[in-house]
Amino acid sequence: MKFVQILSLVASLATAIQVDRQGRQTYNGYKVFRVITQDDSSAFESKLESLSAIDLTHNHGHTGEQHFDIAVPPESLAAFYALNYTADVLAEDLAADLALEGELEPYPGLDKSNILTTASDAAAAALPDASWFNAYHAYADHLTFLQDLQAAFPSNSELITAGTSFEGRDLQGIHLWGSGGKGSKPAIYWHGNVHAREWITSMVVEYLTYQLILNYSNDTTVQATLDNYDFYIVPIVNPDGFVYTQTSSRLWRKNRQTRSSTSAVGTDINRNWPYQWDGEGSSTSPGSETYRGEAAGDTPENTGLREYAEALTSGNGIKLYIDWHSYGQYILTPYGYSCTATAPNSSKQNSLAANTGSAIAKVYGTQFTTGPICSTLYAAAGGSNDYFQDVAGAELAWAIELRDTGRNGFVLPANQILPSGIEAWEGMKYLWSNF
Ligand code: 0X9
Ligand code: ZN
Repeated sequence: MKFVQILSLVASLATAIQVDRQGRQTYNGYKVFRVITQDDSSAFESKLESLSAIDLTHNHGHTGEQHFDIAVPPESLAAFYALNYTADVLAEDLAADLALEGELEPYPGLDKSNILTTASDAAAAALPDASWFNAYHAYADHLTFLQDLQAAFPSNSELITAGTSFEGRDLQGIHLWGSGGKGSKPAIYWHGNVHAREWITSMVVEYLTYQLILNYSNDTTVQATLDNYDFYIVPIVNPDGFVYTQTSSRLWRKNRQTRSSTSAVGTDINRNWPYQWDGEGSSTSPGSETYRGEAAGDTPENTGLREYAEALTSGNGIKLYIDWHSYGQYILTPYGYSCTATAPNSSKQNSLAANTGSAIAKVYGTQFTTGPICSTLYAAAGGSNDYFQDVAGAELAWAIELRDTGRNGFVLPANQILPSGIEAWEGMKYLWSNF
């Protein structure tokens, strides 16, 4: 009996996840591959579980070779090689790439020399120091940053809460408005970091918010946009998952919801929207990265975000919704649930997306692929875009996948935060001048 116990202890140690002194998974010995699956992606998908590989992203679109990006733990490398797939190595050593991402830096505080001079803002505090965008940060610091951003623009903004997470955190955001006053115009609504590991998204969403505030009084496009639209911006809509990526597993994607029916944790909030919910590209299996939940809209995060959207729809309507993701460099338009359904204004959305991509490319040459989600990337039912397009009535309902195309993937070095923000800002200004 004792012998059996010891044997099973040894077996569980062999596959145990390695953690550092802070209890964070090290990913020592993991390699990241881009597996070329030709037209056989779903057959490959079924093999992921036996490899205990992490499903990072894939492309099943019709525009090029189908591929799957996976992170393979050291103990599964031999089994992976034995499958004999053609694969490129994206990262020889995932742990080394994680080290290059940089440490979480503390909140730098305010830039005392940077107080907005708009007449109505006599009470304005200084803006946060722009060195914020030189590093990634802990969740608590993101909340401080947002509070300070609001205090710098007190007459034209307020903090908002778009619901509560499974673990009880507020879905904290900021509402900005212009000369028409609070809540007087159609909405531009942004979600960042719905997928916990996509850290670049909250940084870029914060960069865009910062630029909106900084340039309101000195850039005519920015002023006209903020005077004509109310912005509702939630940089981190999946706070529990985000915190988990910082304390435990950097590559976690879903929320942290537990369910009595399974020991698996987490539902993909972007497969849980209650519209075309039980379709292709979402999983019924609780362990999957794209687990859709037991019922449409049964994540607390989705409930809050949905109710917030409903209020905007019944207010002045939604002009533009963007769900910010990474990685892959795509500007995606509806729909995710079907490759044949087209939105009534799809040609407008697709040409705006293409031209926004060109505006982004003008800055540093970063190429974004544009087009409908399903035909460009893959089928993904229960995603936010389809809900915003058909249920919330948004005129434009996009998902933007930020840098890069796979070399660093979710673990984008901190020195790419600023360029990612700068090019996205040019894209947004193009869009606002032309939509
Ligand atoms: O699969 C997703 O949710 C997104 N890609 S990611 O690699 N960041 O996970 C694409 C979202 C597309 N939008 C919808 N399906 N609505
Ligand atoms: Zn994502």
